[in-house]
Amino acid sequence: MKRLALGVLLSTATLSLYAQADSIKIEKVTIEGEKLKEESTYKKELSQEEAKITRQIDLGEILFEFYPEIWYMRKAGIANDLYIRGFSRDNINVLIDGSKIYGACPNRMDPPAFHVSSPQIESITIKEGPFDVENAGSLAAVVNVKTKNPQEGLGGEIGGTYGSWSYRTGYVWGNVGNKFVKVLVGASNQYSKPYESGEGKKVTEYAKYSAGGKPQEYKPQYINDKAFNIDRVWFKTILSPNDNVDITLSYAFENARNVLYPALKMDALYDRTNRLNGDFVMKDIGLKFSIYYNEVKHDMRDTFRTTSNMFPSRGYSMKTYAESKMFGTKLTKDFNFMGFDTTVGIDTYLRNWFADNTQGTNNSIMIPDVDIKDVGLFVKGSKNIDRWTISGGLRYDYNYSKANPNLILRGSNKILITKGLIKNFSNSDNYLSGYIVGKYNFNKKDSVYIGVGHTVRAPDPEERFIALFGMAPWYGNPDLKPTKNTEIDVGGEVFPLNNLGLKANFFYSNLNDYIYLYQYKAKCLNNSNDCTYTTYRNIDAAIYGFDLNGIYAFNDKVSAEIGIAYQEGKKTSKKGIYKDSDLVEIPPLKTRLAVKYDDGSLYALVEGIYSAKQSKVDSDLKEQETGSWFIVNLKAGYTYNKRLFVGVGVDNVFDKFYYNYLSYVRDPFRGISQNGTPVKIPEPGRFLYANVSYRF
Ligand SMILES: [Cu+2]
Repeated sequence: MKRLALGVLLSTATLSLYAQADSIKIEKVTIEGEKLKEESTYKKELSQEEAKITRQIDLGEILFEFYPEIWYMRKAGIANDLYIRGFSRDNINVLIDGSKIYGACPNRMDPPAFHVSSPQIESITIKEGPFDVENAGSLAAVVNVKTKNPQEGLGGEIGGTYGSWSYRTGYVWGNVGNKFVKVLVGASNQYSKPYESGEGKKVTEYAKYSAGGKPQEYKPQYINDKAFNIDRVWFKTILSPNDNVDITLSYAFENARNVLYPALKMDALYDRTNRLNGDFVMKDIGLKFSIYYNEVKHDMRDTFRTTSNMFPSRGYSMKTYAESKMFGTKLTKDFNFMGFDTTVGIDTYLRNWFADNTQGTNNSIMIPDVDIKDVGLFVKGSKNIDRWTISGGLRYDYNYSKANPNLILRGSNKILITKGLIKNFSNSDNYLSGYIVGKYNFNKKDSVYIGVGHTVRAPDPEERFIALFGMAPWYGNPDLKPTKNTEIDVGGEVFPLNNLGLKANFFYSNLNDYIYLYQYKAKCLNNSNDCTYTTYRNIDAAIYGFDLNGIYAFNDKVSAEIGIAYQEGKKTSKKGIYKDSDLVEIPPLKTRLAVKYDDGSLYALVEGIYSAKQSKVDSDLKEQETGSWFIVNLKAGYTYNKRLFVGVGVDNVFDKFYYNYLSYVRDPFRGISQNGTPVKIPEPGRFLYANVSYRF
């Protein structure tokens, strides 16, 4: 056992050594004020992950690999949308340096996590459950992505990845600073051709669908052209006029071009993001003020598809131009109140979303310049009492949303108002959120916890105000109520042996007024044919499940990791309009088993990821069953002199042909074949890649 204890210490050293070359630290936290650092290394390894050797395509794929309860929805070779414990979209809060950011695309081509890339990231903190009051609308989880801070001295890193199907990334960042001023500047490019599935077909070849009564697909010259090409630059400075004050200013720009979305009927010609953040901290009085602004401009068209042949002169038949803007402030003050480490704050944001849609000769405003204003007041605190750590929080929000009716009245959308489908153009909500978590520490390592929380999130601009008239009308429901999640979480971490650690969480989420898609057939508004309408309804639902993670050390170099997660989702009230009680997009059982070798400079890993079949699907939304699959990934890396890192990896070693359970999209812009089957996008086949980075 002595030797093992030593091994534990050695692997701590390894972790920090790896942290010196490019890597991302990922941590899952359960409770505020939890101090993990000085405790057992297994505990650290159970809670923290080091994303070092991965293809680093996007956050969705990186987090999917480490956490069995995290998934992604695939529509393209990149820009996967995160799913956590069966929750997605606005039900989870994805923040970049504490700032909210939203994609512009009404079809979620650019989910929030798309707007930051691996070389920019220092760490990712994931908090599952309704235990966040600092940020508006963290209904089921909050993911905070922290970007790298500039350090004192001179340094930087240059690196890149090369992989199958011309996947290549290159990046460089440099840092200069003293006690008073520190500056970090970076740039990167990420490029790929379309990947191939396990059956050897290009992902673009699966886009076979029907439009205008004819079969449609990619034009032959785009089957193996670019799949994405993304340039990014970023800048951050920290000014410290004295020991007590830090002023942080950062700016990032991202230009994604030619991003192909074979699951949908359009591709993004460009998606441009500007992000600005400012933080002002006065350490002695625990005061922090943050201000941020970000905007995304998104242009998607069917230029690369055969449908565009109908309008050869302008080069597209369908187009959406969309803009999302976000402005926010947060003021917080830390103090001690009756022994509680307490924080109070005011959190505000203004979100604006606009989208203009052209289909054939029809032009209409799809998202009618919707403004959402939110003001939130919160207080949270935590305290250690004997063996207990108690933490709690409370938040009040006022939320006001409004659309511009004149924009809906323009063009063909007018009929949605004149026929009475859209009646209101604004709504306001007031609500309270809060939680309490108690953790009992048996000793420094073993603990159990129980938490109860209630959170609320307001309907997003699309759910309340989208307006799109056509063959398949899609319209918002301004009367939607905010979704309320009342959840109980129970879990713990135990170390029954010195070299064995286990961590488990169970949750039951009771959802009132869960916002859900509603599709129905009725007479079209402008003729006597049948149309399929898509809108939103509030239902009551429940999502529950568990995840389990374990680590076992064979000796000081070799260890095994296991992860299992399972969730179920049910409509608890079908409101007389739904037939199936299964909720849509609930993940099947997923497990991961990995064996790792790590001696401080040489690192190797074999991992298997298994997904069970998903047959609990929502037939109300025509969700399809997905078969089970099992893939194996291999990784190896070598760190030389703490500066040079070389890694190689093979994902999906056996070139399996398989689909993620989220490979269909509930989206109205999804391609549907002439016999009614939706386009599904398989996962990549065998993917070889190599990473090199050098820290200077
Ligand atoms: Cu789009």
